[in-house]
Amino acid sequence: MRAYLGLGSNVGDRRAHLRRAVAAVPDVVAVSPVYETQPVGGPTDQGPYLNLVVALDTDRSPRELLEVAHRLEDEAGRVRSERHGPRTLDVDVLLVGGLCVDEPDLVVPHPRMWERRFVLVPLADLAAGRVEPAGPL
Ligand code: GSY
Repeated sequence: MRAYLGLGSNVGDRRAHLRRAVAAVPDVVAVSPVYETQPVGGPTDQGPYLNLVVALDTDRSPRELLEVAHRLEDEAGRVRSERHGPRTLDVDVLLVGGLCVDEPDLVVPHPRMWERRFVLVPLADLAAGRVEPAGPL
């Protein structure tokens, strides 16, 4: 099953956080270019992000991928304080095959991915023509 995770960092050595995280994601088959992007939401004085998307060929469930995402964030020393605040590492589960999940702590496809250029641009690098937007249309 093809799955996609979105990664972002805007604190500390952003490139090193992303490099370590990508190396630790299981079943990676492709990595997008890295994009420097302006923060969307949150405090206005936070620095720019580096963002990328990874593609996985995996049998892991969406929940198992969420656990992977949380483990990577913890390993990067992320402190969960302010909503949309600056962070060493953010890992979002974007798409997992054609699966749909709607649970309090996990929604797949990621509900805000369609409005986030910092997700759509690197995702298009990897998945142009494969992704069927299930957005508001
Ligand atoms: O949801 C991911 C964390 N995040 C980001 C991000 O990764 N990139 C940009 N540009 N803005 C963001 N705002 C949040 S929250």
